[in-house]
Amino acid sequence: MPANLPPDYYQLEREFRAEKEPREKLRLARELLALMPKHKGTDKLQADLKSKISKLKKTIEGGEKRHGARVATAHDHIPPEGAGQIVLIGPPNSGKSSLVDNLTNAKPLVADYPYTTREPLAAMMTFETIQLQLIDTPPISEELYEPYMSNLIRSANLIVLVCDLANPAMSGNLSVVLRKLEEKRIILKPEFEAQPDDPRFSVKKTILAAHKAYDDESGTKRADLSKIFPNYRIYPTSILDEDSLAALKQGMFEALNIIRVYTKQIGKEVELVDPVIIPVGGTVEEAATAIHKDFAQKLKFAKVWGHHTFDGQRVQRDYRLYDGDIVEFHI
Ligand SMILES: Nc1nc2c(ncn2[C@@H]2O[C@H](COP(=O)(O)OP(=O)(O)OP(=O)(O)O)[C@@H](O)[C@H]2O)c(=O)[nH]1
Ligand SMILES: [Mg+2]
Repeated sequence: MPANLPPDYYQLEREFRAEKEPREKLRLARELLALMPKHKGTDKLQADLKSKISKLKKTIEGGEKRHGARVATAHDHIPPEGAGQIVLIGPPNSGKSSLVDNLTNAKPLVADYPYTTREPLAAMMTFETIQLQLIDTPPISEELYEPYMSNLIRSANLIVLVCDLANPAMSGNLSVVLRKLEEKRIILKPEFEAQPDDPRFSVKKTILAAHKAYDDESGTKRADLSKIFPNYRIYPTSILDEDSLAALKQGMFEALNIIRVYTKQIGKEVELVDPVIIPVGGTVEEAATAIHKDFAQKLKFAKVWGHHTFDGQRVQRDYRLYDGDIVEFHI
Protein backbone atom coordinates (compact mmCIF):
# COMPACT_ATOMS: atom_id res chain seq x y z
CA MET A 1 0.00 0.00 0.00
CA PRO A 2 1.45 3.45 -0.87
CA ALA A 3 2.39 5.67 2.03
CA ASN A 4 0.75 8.83 0.55
CA LEU A 5 2.74 11.23 2.66
CA PRO A 6 1.87 14.93 2.74
CA PRO A 7 4.38 17.31 0.99
CA ASP A 8 5.36 18.92 4.35
CA TYR A 9 6.57 15.55 5.46
CA TYR A 10 9.39 15.43 2.90
CA GLN A 11 10.62 18.91 3.82
CA LEU A 12 10.61 18.00 7.50
CA GLU A 13 12.36 14.72 6.78
CA ARG A 14 15.19 16.58 5.01
CA GLU A 15 15.56 18.80 8.09
CA PHE A 16 15.54 15.71 10.29
CA ARG A 17 18.29 14.00 8.28
CA ALA A 18 20.47 17.10 8.24
CA GLU A 19 20.10 17.77 11.98
CA LYS A 20 23.01 16.63 14.18
CA GLU A 21 22.03 17.88 17.66
CA PRO A 22 20.18 14.98 19.40
CA ARG A 23 17.52 17.09 21.20
CA GLU A 24 16.54 18.98 18.07
CA LYS A 25 16.63 15.74 16.08
CA LEU A 26 14.29 14.16 18.62
CA ARG A 27 11.90 17.10 18.37
CA LEU A 28 11.86 16.78 14.56
CA ALA A 29 11.30 13.01 14.79
CA ARG A 30 8.26 13.62 17.00
CA GLU A 31 6.93 16.16 14.53
CA LEU A 32 7.39 13.68 11.70
CA LEU A 33 5.47 11.04 13.60
CA ALA A 34 2.65 13.49 14.33
CA LEU A 35 2.49 14.48 10.66
CA MET A 36 2.48 10.94 9.30
CA PRO A 37 -0.94 9.63 8.29
CA LYS A 38 -1.72 6.54 10.36
CA HIS A 39 -2.69 3.65 8.05
CA LYS A 40 -1.35 0.29 6.87
CA GLY A 41 0.84 1.92 4.19
CA THR A 42 2.84 3.81 6.82
CA ASP A 43 3.18 0.99 9.37
CA LYS A 44 6.83 0.35 8.57
CA LEU A 45 7.71 4.04 8.43
CA GLN A 46 6.02 4.57 11.79
CA ALA A 47 7.95 1.67 13.34
CA ASP A 48 11.26 2.99 11.92
CA LEU A 49 10.57 6.43 13.31
CA LYS A 50 9.61 5.10 16.73
CA SER A 51 12.83 3.12 16.94
CA LYS A 52 14.79 6.26 15.95
CA ILE A 53 12.96 8.21 18.66
CA SER A 54 13.80 5.62 21.27
CA LYS A 55 17.49 5.56 20.21
CA LEU A 56 17.67 9.35 20.35
CA LYS A 57 16.12 9.37 23.82
CA LYS A 58 18.75 6.87 24.97
CA THR A 59 21.56 8.99 23.52
CA ILE A 60 20.23 12.08 25.30
CA GLU A 61 19.67 10.29 28.63
CA GLY A 62 23.11 8.64 28.39
CA GLY A 63 24.69 12.06 27.93
CA GLU A 64 22.82 13.44 30.93
CA LYS A 65 23.82 10.52 33.16
CA ARG A 66 27.46 10.85 32.21
CA HIS A 67 27.53 14.51 33.01
CA GLY A 68 24.99 14.52 35.86
CA ALA A 69 25.30 18.24 36.03
CA ARG A 70 26.81 20.86 33.87
CA VAL A 71 28.88 23.76 35.05
CA ALA A 72 27.79 26.60 32.82
CA THR A 73 30.39 28.07 30.49
CA ALA A 74 28.67 31.33 29.49
CA HIS A 75 27.42 32.08 32.99
CA ASP A 76 24.73 34.59 32.17
CA HIS A 77 22.83 32.27 29.86
CA ILE A 78 22.20 28.61 30.47
CA PRO A 79 20.21 27.01 27.64
CA PRO A 80 16.86 25.96 29.10
CA GLU A 81 16.12 22.26 29.24
CA GLY A 82 13.02 20.39 30.36
CA ALA A 83 9.65 21.92 31.15
CA GLY A 84 10.95 24.94 33.10
CA GLN A 85 14.13 26.68 34.25
CA ILE A 86 14.26 27.43 37.97
CA VAL A 87 17.09 29.47 39.53
CA LEU A 88 17.88 29.08 43.25
CA ILE A 89 19.22 32.23 44.84
CA GLY A 90 19.93 33.37 48.38
CA PRO A 91 22.40 34.58 50.99
CA PRO A 92 25.66 32.68 51.65
CA ASN A 93 25.41 29.27 53.34
CA SER A 94 21.59 29.20 53.21
CA GLY A 95 21.45 25.73 51.64
CA LYS A 96 21.02 26.36 47.89
CA SER A 97 23.56 23.71 46.89
CA SER A 98 22.20 21.23 49.46
CA LEU A 99 18.76 21.52 47.87
CA VAL A 100 20.15 20.98 44.36
CA ASP A 101 22.18 18.06 45.76
CA ASN A 102 19.04 16.44 47.20
CA LEU A 103 16.66 17.17 44.31
CA THR A 104 18.84 16.17 41.34
CA ASN A 105 21.62 13.73 40.38
CA ALA A 106 24.17 16.53 40.53
CA LYS A 107 26.74 16.70 43.29
CA PRO A 108 27.43 20.38 43.91
CA LEU A 109 29.95 21.28 46.58
CA VAL A 110 28.24 21.70 49.97
CA ALA A 111 30.19 23.07 52.94
CA ASP A 112 29.59 24.62 56.33
CA TYR A 113 31.27 27.88 55.37
CA PRO A 114 29.93 30.69 53.14
CA TYR A 115 30.88 31.35 49.48
CA THR A 116 31.28 27.67 48.65
CA THR A 117 29.59 27.90 45.25
CA ARG A 118 31.65 29.94 42.78
CA GLU A 119 29.82 29.25 39.51
CA PRO A 120 26.26 28.48 38.42
CA LEU A 121 25.51 24.82 37.94
CA ALA A 122 22.55 23.37 36.04
CA ALA A 123 21.01 19.99 36.83
CA MET A 124 17.79 18.20 35.97
CA MET A 125 15.13 17.36 38.56
CA THR A 126 12.54 14.71 37.81
CA PHE A 127 9.00 15.64 38.78
CA GLU A 128 6.77 12.63 38.13
CA THR A 129 6.71 12.43 34.30
CA ILE A 130 8.68 15.58 33.48
CA GLN A 131 12.06 17.14 34.04
CA LEU A 132 12.65 20.62 35.43
CA GLN A 133 16.00 22.39 35.26
CA LEU A 134 17.43 23.69 38.53
CA ILE A 135 20.31 26.15 38.62
CA ASP A 136 22.46 26.47 41.73
CA THR A 137 24.15 29.87 42.03
CA PRO A 138 26.79 31.66 44.09
CA PRO A 139 25.42 33.63 47.03
CA ILE A 140 24.25 37.22 47.02
CA SER A 141 25.59 39.34 49.90
CA GLU A 142 26.94 42.79 50.71
CA GLU A 143 30.36 41.59 49.50
CA LEU A 144 29.29 39.58 46.45
CA TYR A 145 26.95 40.00 43.53
CA GLU A 146 28.21 38.18 40.45
CA PRO A 147 27.32 40.39 37.46
CA TYR A 148 25.96 37.44 35.46
CA MET A 149 23.31 36.81 38.15
CA SER A 150 21.02 39.48 36.70
CA ASN A 151 20.70 37.80 33.32
CA LEU A 152 20.40 34.35 34.86
CA ILE A 153 17.50 35.58 36.99
CA ARG A 154 15.83 37.53 34.17
CA SER A 155 15.74 34.56 31.83
CA ALA A 156 14.49 32.04 34.42
CA ASN A 157 10.88 30.86 34.50
CA LEU A 158 10.85 30.87 38.30
CA ILE A 159 13.06 31.87 41.23
CA VAL A 160 13.41 29.93 44.47
CA LEU A 161 14.73 32.19 47.23
CA VAL A 162 16.47 29.98 49.79
CA CYS A 163 16.16 31.44 53.32
CA ASP A 164 18.25 30.10 56.19
CA LEU A 165 16.03 29.74 59.27
CA ALA A 166 19.06 28.62 61.30
CA ASN A 167 20.81 31.94 60.81
CA PRO A 168 20.06 34.67 63.40
CA ALA A 169 20.89 37.23 60.69
CA MET A 170 18.32 35.79 58.27
CA SER A 171 16.13 38.89 57.91
CA GLY A 172 19.08 41.25 57.40
CA ASN A 173 20.69 38.90 54.87
CA LEU A 174 17.45 38.68 52.88
CA SER A 175 17.09 42.46 52.88
CA VAL A 176 20.56 42.66 51.33
CA VAL A 177 19.50 40.20 48.59
CA LEU A 178 16.38 42.24 47.82
CA ARG A 179 18.32 45.51 47.80
CA LYS A 180 21.05 44.15 45.53
CA LEU A 181 18.40 42.90 43.10
CA GLU A 182 16.56 46.22 43.19
CA GLU A 183 19.80 47.98 42.33
CA LYS A 184 19.81 45.80 39.21
CA ARG A 185 16.12 46.67 38.67
CA ILE A 186 14.94 43.14 39.38
CA ILE A 187 11.82 42.98 41.53
CA LEU A 188 10.69 39.68 43.04
CA LYS A 189 6.93 39.02 43.05
CA PRO A 190 4.73 36.26 44.46
CA GLU A 191 2.85 35.86 41.15
CA PHE A 192 3.52 36.25 37.44
CA GLU A 193 3.01 39.86 36.42
CA ALA A 194 3.22 41.71 33.14
CA GLN A 195 6.68 43.18 32.64
CA PRO A 196 6.79 46.90 33.56
CA ASP A 197 6.55 49.49 30.76
CA ASP A 198 10.08 50.62 31.57
CA PRO A 199 12.14 47.87 29.87
CA ARG A 200 15.05 48.37 32.27
CA PHE A 201 12.97 46.79 35.03
CA SER A 202 11.97 43.17 35.28
CA VAL A 203 9.67 41.34 37.66
CA LYS A 204 10.22 37.71 38.57
CA LYS A 205 7.85 35.22 40.10
CA THR A 206 9.44 33.78 43.23
CA ILE A 207 8.65 31.15 45.84
CA LEU A 208 10.50 30.69 49.13
CA ALA A 209 12.23 27.71 50.66
CA ALA A 210 12.17 28.31 54.43
CA HIS A 211 15.21 26.09 54.72
CA LYS A 212 16.75 24.31 57.75
CA ALA A 213 13.18 24.40 59.09
CA TYR A 214 14.02 22.06 62.00
CA ASP A 215 16.39 24.69 63.40
CA ASP A 216 13.51 27.11 63.90
CA GLU A 217 11.81 25.30 66.77
CA SER A 218 9.86 28.30 68.01
CA GLY A 219 8.66 29.19 64.50
CA THR A 220 9.73 32.83 64.93
CA LYS A 221 11.93 32.88 61.85
CA ARG A 222 9.09 31.44 59.77
CA ALA A 223 6.82 34.21 61.11
CA ASP A 224 9.47 36.82 60.20
CA LEU A 225 9.54 35.47 56.65
CA SER A 226 5.76 35.79 56.24
CA LYS A 227 6.06 39.42 57.35
CA ILE A 228 8.85 40.28 54.91
CA PHE A 229 7.24 38.31 52.08
CA PRO A 230 3.46 38.59 52.40
CA ASN A 231 1.46 36.60 49.80
CA TYR A 232 4.47 34.51 48.79
CA ARG A 233 4.27 30.71 48.80
CA ILE A 234 6.65 29.59 51.56
CA TYR A 235 7.76 25.95 51.77
CA PRO A 236 9.45 24.87 55.01
CA THR A 237 12.27 22.52 53.96
CA SER A 238 15.01 20.44 55.48
CA ILE A 239 17.40 18.03 53.82
CA LEU A 240 16.51 15.63 56.66
CA ASP A 241 12.84 15.55 55.64
CA GLU A 242 12.01 13.87 52.31
CA ASP A 243 8.38 14.97 52.50
CA SER A 244 9.38 18.62 52.75
CA LEU A 245 11.54 18.26 49.65
CA ALA A 246 8.67 16.56 47.78
CA ALA A 247 6.38 19.44 48.78
CA LEU A 248 8.90 21.98 47.46
CA LYS A 249 9.13 20.04 44.19
CA GLN A 250 5.35 20.04 43.83
CA GLY A 251 5.36 23.76 44.71
CA MET A 252 7.88 24.50 41.96
CA PHE A 253 5.75 22.69 39.39
CA GLU A 254 2.58 24.49 40.48
CA ALA A 255 4.33 27.87 40.49
CA LEU A 256 5.37 27.41 36.85
CA ASN A 257 1.67 27.54 35.84
CA ILE A 258 1.98 24.75 33.32
CA ILE A 259 0.00 21.57 32.71
CA ARG A 260 0.95 18.16 31.33
CA VAL A 261 -1.15 16.72 28.54
CA TYR A 262 -0.60 13.13 27.43
CA THR A 263 -1.30 12.24 23.84
CA LYS A 264 -2.81 8.98 22.77
CA GLN A 265 -2.95 7.33 19.37
CA ILE A 266 -6.36 6.25 18.08
CA GLY A 267 -7.16 2.72 19.21
CA LYS A 268 -3.97 2.39 21.30
CA GLU A 269 -3.39 2.37 25.04
CA VAL A 270 -2.02 5.62 26.38
CA GLU A 271 1.55 5.76 27.66
CA LEU A 272 1.84 8.29 30.46
CA VAL A 273 5.23 9.55 29.31
CA ASP A 274 6.59 12.63 27.51
CA PRO A 275 3.59 14.89 28.02
CA VAL A 276 3.04 18.01 25.96
CA ILE A 277 3.57 21.07 28.19
CA ILE A 278 1.17 24.01 27.82
CA PRO A 279 0.20 26.94 30.09
CA VAL A 280 -2.56 26.54 32.68
CA GLY A 281 -5.84 27.26 30.89
CA GLY A 282 -4.46 25.94 27.58
CA THR A 283 -6.77 24.34 25.03
CA VAL A 284 -6.81 21.31 22.76
CA GLU A 285 -5.63 23.62 19.98
CA GLU A 286 -2.62 24.77 22.03
CA ALA A 287 -1.68 21.18 22.78
CA ALA A 288 -1.90 20.32 19.06
CA THR A 289 0.17 23.40 18.15
CA ALA A 290 2.83 22.36 20.67
CA ILE A 291 3.25 19.18 18.64
CA HIS A 292 3.16 20.84 15.22
CA LYS A 293 1.39 23.89 13.83
CA ASP A 294 0.08 21.98 10.80
CA PHE A 295 -1.35 19.45 13.13
CA ALA A 296 -3.44 22.12 14.83
CA GLN A 297 -4.67 23.42 11.47
CA LYS A 298 -5.81 19.99 10.33
CA LEU A 299 -7.45 19.09 13.62
CA LYS A 300 -11.12 18.13 13.24
CA PHE A 301 -11.88 17.24 16.86
CA ALA A 302 -10.33 15.46 19.83
CA LYS A 303 -11.32 12.97 22.47
CA VAL A 304 -10.35 13.64 26.06
CA TRP A 305 -9.94 11.46 29.12
CA GLY A 306 -9.48 13.35 32.40
CA HIS A 307 -10.87 14.57 35.68
CA HIS A 308 -13.15 17.16 34.10
CA THR A 309 -14.78 15.00 31.41
CA PHE A 310 -16.36 11.62 30.97
CA ASP A 311 -13.95 9.15 29.39
CA GLY A 312 -13.41 9.69 25.69
CA GLN A 313 -15.58 12.82 25.52
CA ARG A 314 -15.53 14.35 22.05
CA VAL A 315 -14.40 17.98 22.25
CA GLN A 316 -13.60 20.88 19.94
CA ARG A 317 -10.31 22.78 19.57
CA ASP A 318 -11.25 25.45 22.12
CA TYR A 319 -11.82 22.89 24.89
CA ARG A 320 -9.85 23.76 28.05
CA LEU A 321 -7.44 21.05 29.22
CA TYR A 322 -6.28 20.27 32.76
CA ASP A 323 -3.08 18.80 34.14
CA GLY A 324 -2.93 15.07 33.46
CA ASP A 325 -5.59 15.03 30.71
CA ILE A 326 -5.20 12.50 27.92
CA VAL A 327 -5.99 13.66 24.39
CA GLU A 328 -6.58 11.72 21.20
CA PHE A 329 -6.34 14.02 18.18
CA HIS A 330 -8.49 13.36 15.10
CA ILE A 331 -7.33 15.01 11.88
N1 LIG B 1 20.54 21.92 59.79
C1 LIG B 1 20.53 21.93 58.47
N2 LIG B 1 21.67 22.24 57.82
C2 LIG B 1 21.63 22.26 56.47
C3 LIG B 1 20.46 21.96 55.73
N3 LIG B 1 20.74 22.10 54.42
C4 LIG B 1 22.04 22.44 54.35
N4 LIG B 1 22.57 22.55 55.56
C5 LIG B 1 23.97 22.92 55.90
O1 LIG B 1 24.15 24.30 55.59
C6 LIG B 1 25.49 24.53 55.16
C7 LIG B 1 25.50 25.28 53.85
O2 LIG B 1 24.95 24.47 52.85
P1 LIG B 1 25.18 24.79 51.29
O3 LIG B 1 24.20 23.93 50.56
O4 LIG B 1 26.60 24.68 50.93
O5 LIG B 1 24.72 26.31 51.24
P2 LIG B 1 24.79 27.32 50.00
O6 LIG B 1 23.63 28.22 50.09
O7 LIG B 1 24.95 26.57 48.73
O8 LIG B 1 26.11 28.12 50.36
P3 LIG B 1 27.03 29.04 49.37
O9 LIG B 1 27.35 28.25 48.16
O10 LIG B 1 28.22 29.35 50.19
O11 LIG B 1 26.21 30.24 49.10
C8 LIG B 1 26.15 23.14 55.09
O12 LIG B 1 26.90 22.93 56.25
C9 LIG B 1 24.97 22.21 55.02
O13 LIG B 1 25.28 20.92 55.56
C10 LIG B 1 19.26 21.61 56.46
O14 LIG B 1 18.19 21.33 55.92
N5 LIG B 1 19.37 21.62 57.82
MG1 LIG C 1 26.36 26.70 47.33
